[in-house]
Amino acid sequence: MLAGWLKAPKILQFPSLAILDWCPDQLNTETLRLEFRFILVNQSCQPARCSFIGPGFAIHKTWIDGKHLCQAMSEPIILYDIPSTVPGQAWSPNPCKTRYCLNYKGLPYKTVWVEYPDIEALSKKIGTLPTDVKNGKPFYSLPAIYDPNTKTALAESALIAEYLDATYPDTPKLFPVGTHALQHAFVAAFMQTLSPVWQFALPAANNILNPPSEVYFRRTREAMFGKKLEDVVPTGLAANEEWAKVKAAFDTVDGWLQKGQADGPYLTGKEPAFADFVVASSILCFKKIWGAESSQWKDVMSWNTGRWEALIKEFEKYETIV
Ligand SMILES: N[C@@H](CCC(=O)N[C@@H](CS)C(=O)NCC(=O)O)C(=O)O
Repeated sequence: MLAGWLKAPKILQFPSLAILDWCPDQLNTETLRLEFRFILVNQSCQPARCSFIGPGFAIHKTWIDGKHLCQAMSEPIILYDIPSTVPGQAWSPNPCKTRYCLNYKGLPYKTVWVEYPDIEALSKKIGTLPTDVKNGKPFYSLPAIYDPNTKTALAESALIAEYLDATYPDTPKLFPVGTHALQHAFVAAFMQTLSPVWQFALPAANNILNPPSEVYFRRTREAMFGKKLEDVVPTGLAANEEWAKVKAAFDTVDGWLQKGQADGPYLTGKEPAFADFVVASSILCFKKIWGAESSQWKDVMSWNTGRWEALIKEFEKYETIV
């Protein structure tokens, strides 16, 4: 036993996790050898990191303060994400939803980076299903996860969120009871409403990709738009007109969210839900691809009384890339 470490007094074994009969109040984010799923402290779940030493669990003694419930999961979930040249590599809006979800739930995970042209082969290898059909062909996409604790491979951010809720029921809910239909409809409406933004965002996204993904992204997106990526971003008068549509889209979403302000701040109440992470993922992606100093990002920050910047600031604690 290393100095400063205490052995857990009691561990209850469950199929994929262990529950200690005590846990620390004082959270510490030192890098340790086993990551605990979460700690239930006075009914609120919080991520925690503990250490696995030999045959029993152990925890640093400075963390031990009271008798609470602590749960551990034996192996981290693998999150497959698309890399880029931005700091930390993460930029892609869909995998970002799952990262927010995993961090929010305090589930240990590990990111594996997959370039665009390798997504299909990876999906077939781990056994995830296509998430769509495009041009008559199965479309494989990220995020995908592989959970070694249940031997489950899954793609599609909403399906993953629902899987995590069902598999780890004691972690904070992404789909609180009664909100499935609302959240699915909100996400569909949000994506549809935001469609004017992609002509500004996709060409910029291409600039931050690594070479293999850049070639793939250019080919597939140019086929989608029917023109060179450089010609996709509107210029001159059209630029102002199209950018005004982007602002109008944000105004629309802001209007929806304002209606629930009294019960909020989040879509389904006081705690964030999956749909809030969907909104934040897009906003965060725009910031990363345009850059914090870009005129586009400065505009977005200035809209709707700073709602969008405040949202991603609030969720910074769930942005950690592991
Ligand atoms: N509805 C899916 C969308 C996933 C998606 O389109 N992901 C993009 C990355 S952001 C992707 O993997 N695209 C693969 C491709 O373009 O070939 C989800 O939410 O997971």
